[in-house]
Amino acid sequence: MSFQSGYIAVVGRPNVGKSTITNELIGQKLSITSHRPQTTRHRINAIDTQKDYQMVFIDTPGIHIGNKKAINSYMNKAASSSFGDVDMVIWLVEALKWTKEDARVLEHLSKVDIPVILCVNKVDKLNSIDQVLPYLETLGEKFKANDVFPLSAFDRSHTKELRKLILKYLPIQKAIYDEDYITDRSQRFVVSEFIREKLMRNLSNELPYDITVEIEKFDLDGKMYRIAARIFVDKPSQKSIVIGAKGEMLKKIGRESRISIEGFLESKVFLELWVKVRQGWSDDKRALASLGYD
Ligand SMILES: Nc1nc2c(ncn2[C@@H]2O[C@H](COP(=O)(O)OP(=O)(O)OP(=O)(O)O)[C@@H](O)[C@H]2O)c(=O)[nH]1
Ligand SMILES: [Mg+2]
Repeated sequence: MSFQSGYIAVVGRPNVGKSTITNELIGQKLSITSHRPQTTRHRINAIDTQKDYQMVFIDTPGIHIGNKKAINSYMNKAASSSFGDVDMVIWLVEALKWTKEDARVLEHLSKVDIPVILCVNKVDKLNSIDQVLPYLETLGEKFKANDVFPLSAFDRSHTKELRKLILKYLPIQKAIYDEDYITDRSQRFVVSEFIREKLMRNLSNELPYDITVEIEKFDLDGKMYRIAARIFVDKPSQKSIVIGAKGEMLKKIGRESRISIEGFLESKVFLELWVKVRQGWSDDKRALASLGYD
């Protein structure tokens, strides 16, 4: 059997489970996830290298409509540009749900001529798997996917089956990345994302959408990483919410971030967080570029 490798774009509207399934497929937490739509903002390659194959999953921001800030156009571009240069696509929808944003993803997919596996995610939320059958039928009328696979991202037997399906389409060629790579992104990037994940998960309302994170210090000191990060908010009032009464919120975010960063770096971490106001950053192209959105 010859070695197979290739790029697999993971696409879909926000909140369908793209980052969750990407992590499950590579067997490691790399991409950030939360219950909120528009969690992922940047493309990230997640690489799984095995004896016979290398799968390079490209987790993308959810394609969305409605919000019109510069950051939204950055996110949509980051997602739609991934359709062009890949060997195949995993398109995620959520069982029994179909929105205008799913239709937008469909428009993009209609323009490309590569294999598409349509995954109908979150079937664990259904009372019975039979409930999904009429939904699959209407999906089939909308789009002719190479395969349609109802699944739950959390079910290991499902992700195992999905890997087998991917191998049906993955080109025969040598590995794209050295076998010890798990991502194309830097450790600093992943660490800043892990902090943003805790902000997304802990803060309510619209606040997380006005936040970004920048790493200021990333030093290895003996066996310990000393990391300092700045959390940018949009308005002064948001700064006190992120810090919380007696600093409790920032402490909680710091604690949770440190634990997940330690898991990723497999080392002890000393983490310092600072909150700073940078008004209008999410709708300012120059500010976005300087904050890594380019
Ligand atoms: N019940 C259930 N929940 C799931 C499943 N897959 C993902 N989720 C949940 O759905 C929510 C969104 O998951 P994400 O992986 O962040 O979704 P995403 O598509 O990457 O979202 P964006 O980055 O915002 O585009 C999280 O709360 C996940 O835990 C699943 O199979 N079943
Ligand atoms: Mg995501």
